[in-house]
Amino acid sequence: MTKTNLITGFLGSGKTTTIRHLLASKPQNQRWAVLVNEFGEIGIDGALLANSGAVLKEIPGGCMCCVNGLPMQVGLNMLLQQEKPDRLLIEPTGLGHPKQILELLTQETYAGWIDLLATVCLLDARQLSQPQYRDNENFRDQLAAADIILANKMDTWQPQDNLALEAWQAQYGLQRPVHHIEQGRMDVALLDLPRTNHTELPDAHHHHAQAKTQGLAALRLPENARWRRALNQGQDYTSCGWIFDGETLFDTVGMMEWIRLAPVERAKAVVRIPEGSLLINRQGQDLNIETRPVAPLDSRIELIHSSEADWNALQTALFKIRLG
Ligand SMILES: Nc1nc2c(ncn2[C@@H]2O[C@H](COP(=O)(O)OP(=O)(O)O)[C@@H](O)[C@H]2O)c(=O)[nH]1
Ligand SMILES: [Mg+2]
Repeated sequence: MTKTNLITGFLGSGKTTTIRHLLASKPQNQRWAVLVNEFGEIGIDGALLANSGAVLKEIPGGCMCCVNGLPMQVGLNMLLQQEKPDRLLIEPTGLGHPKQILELLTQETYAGWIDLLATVCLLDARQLSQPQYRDNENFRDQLAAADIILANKMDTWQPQDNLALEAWQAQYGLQRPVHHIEQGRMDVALLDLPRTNHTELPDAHHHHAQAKTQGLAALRLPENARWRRALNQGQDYTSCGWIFDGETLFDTVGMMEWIRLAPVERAKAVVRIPEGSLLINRQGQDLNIETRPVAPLDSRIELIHSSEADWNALQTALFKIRLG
């Protein structure tokens, strides 16, 4: 059986960062798999997690319990049966439905394959004082479904964030351990803790999107197309993503500025630059930039915002930072 953990948390709370940390500290002799499910159509976390020593599957385009239905289930079963991983880490989208995902993983199809252990929820304590997050149904359900809460991004907390976390714990979090961490540096041993929290969650307002046929694969560029754009909408959020072919090059500084200044809450990119790859990950003002000497197969950019943004104006500016 594959030991399996859900790694939940709201948009940009640090799920992928945590998974990267876990993969870096996994026992060498073990085989791990990661299933990453993104709100955006484009699929970028896969690129952020590439070459980190695990089998990787991506489900882009919305919450995994809504988007994919049967193809997702067949794909997950194949992953378990063919790869026989010792451990599977599942990152649902920050706008995912933990109740339905847990129901999906505990159904008969996976009995004998999945040993579902502790659900870990990442929390950015700064968001407890912001009603747009604190009152968001997905944000609340994820915390309610957690067995372990990781209050991440400690380095960014102000004294009031600590107080908000303490107040929240006193009101809701008492039965669950809350660990304070930075950069997703959780103790790997926590993954072996059992699932103990069986809180009855309300049925979330989730609207099953139309079934997609792509199964467990990130979106690709149609043959001979140089670029395409894909929009997604749901749970009051909107995303816009672009894929450019492997030939397209971007100006490094121009791309960093475009991402930094884009008037959206969440931005991610893995793009080709003259020096190789540029990886940018931004949540609010939290910005992480990396370069790698190897060029990516294509360039991918994804923006997420809680209301409509002027995607066309952003696209015009994006096209101007293409080189040649
Ligand atoms: N300042 C700070 N930023 C962090 C920390 N952990 C993650 N981040 C940043 O927060 C952003 C979102 O992280 P990510 O792991 O992609 O979030 P996800 O959407 O939950 O997968 C990235 O820019 C990360 O570099 C932390 O402990 N402190
Ligand atoms: Mg992520």
